[in-house]
Amino acid sequence: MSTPVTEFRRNALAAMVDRAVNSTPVIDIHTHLYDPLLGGLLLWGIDELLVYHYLMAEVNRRQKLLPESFLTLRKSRQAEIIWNVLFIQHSPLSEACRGVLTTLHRLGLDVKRRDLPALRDWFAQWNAETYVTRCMELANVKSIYMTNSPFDDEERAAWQKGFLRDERFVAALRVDPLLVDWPRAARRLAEWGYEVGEGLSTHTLNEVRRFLADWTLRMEARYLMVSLPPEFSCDDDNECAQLMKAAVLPHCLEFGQPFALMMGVRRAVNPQLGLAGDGLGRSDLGTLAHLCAAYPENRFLVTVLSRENQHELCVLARKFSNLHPFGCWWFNNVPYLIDETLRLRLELLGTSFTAQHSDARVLDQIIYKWDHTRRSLSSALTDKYADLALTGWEPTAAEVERDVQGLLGGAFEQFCKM
Ligand code: FIX
Ligand code: ZN
Repeated sequence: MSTPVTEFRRNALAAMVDRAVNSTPVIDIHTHLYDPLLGGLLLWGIDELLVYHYLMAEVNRRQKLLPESFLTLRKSRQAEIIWNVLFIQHSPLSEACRGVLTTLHRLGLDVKRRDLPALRDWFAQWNAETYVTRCMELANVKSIYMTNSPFDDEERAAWQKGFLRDERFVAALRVDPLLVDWPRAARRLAEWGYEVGEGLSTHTLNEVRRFLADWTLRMEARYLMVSLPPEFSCDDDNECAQLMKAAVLPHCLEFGQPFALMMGVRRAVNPQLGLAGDGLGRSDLGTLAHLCAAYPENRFLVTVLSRENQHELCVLARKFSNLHPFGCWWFNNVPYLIDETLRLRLELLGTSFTAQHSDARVLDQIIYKWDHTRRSLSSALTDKYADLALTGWEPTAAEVERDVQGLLGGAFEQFCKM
């Protein structure tokens, strides 16, 4: 047996890893945040933090109001109820509650006073533009990928009108409605002047490609993305699979875009809860293996929602260099599973994946999402380098920095260029 790493050496290693993890700026490759000038869609501030759909789901377990009546209340009233129920009447132990407190604490606010009006007063002094810079500095995030949907009326109008782009915000073209509800998408595309019929004729598929090209260029979208239900399959050549194979994948090849698949979301498990009502299911990753093998020139960025799919995803990524696993998505974005997933990926893939994306819907959330992920990443990497040190392999500071940089966005950028 090799001699254990002494406590002194382990502490030095931990300090070196912490330094690299905390000082490396992140590329946040999937969020629901918006360029501040994109039609006022960017959400931020204490009330938005409190009404985040993760907390809506939690308050729904505790309070008597039916979900529909809760959702008709003013946002400020919803925020007050959530604050009282989840923070005052019970301890805020869940990850989503803790996230609000980490955010406030890192902003320099005194959470122990439990004073919502005082918190609101503090936020009232900011405007979106200066606050973006403050949050990005605190979270040490250098760029933010948005989720941009031409099917969202408000967003579509803002893009069509045009606005001065903030170069820290990068576009990603989201096409869920196109792939998961073709009949409805076809009607919309027809309204917007694309010559599409309900059947997937060659002309219709070419028009879908024209639509994708127009929006890719308008947004300067770096990748295309979709979230898929657990049942998604290519086997029976359903409309979704046909559109993917005959329009989306050729489009991605033509424009040099990776295709991001977010697999395993079961929408509207409890429709009364709105966004908070979605759940998950285990996906058949055989479908993903088929796509990676049959379309070797395409690149697939993939995250899975079911914990049970994480191991299989890592094994598949060992087989296909055109597959890049990313992030600990949504219900996986809790320290317990981030820790497990990071360790699993490091042990099976080295550093050839993207450790995390924030999925933030409210700007301020990048502060806690990255703070909490950085803690897990430091601890997992310290353990892994300590394992190496047992063999006499001493990682240098430059090597650790290189590795961390890869995990926090560098590997993603390289994959996009491949
Ligand atoms: O589909 C997605 O991009 C999901 O991340 C969202 O729909 C989800 O509501 C979310 O915010 C998860 O973090
Ligand atoms: Zn998302």
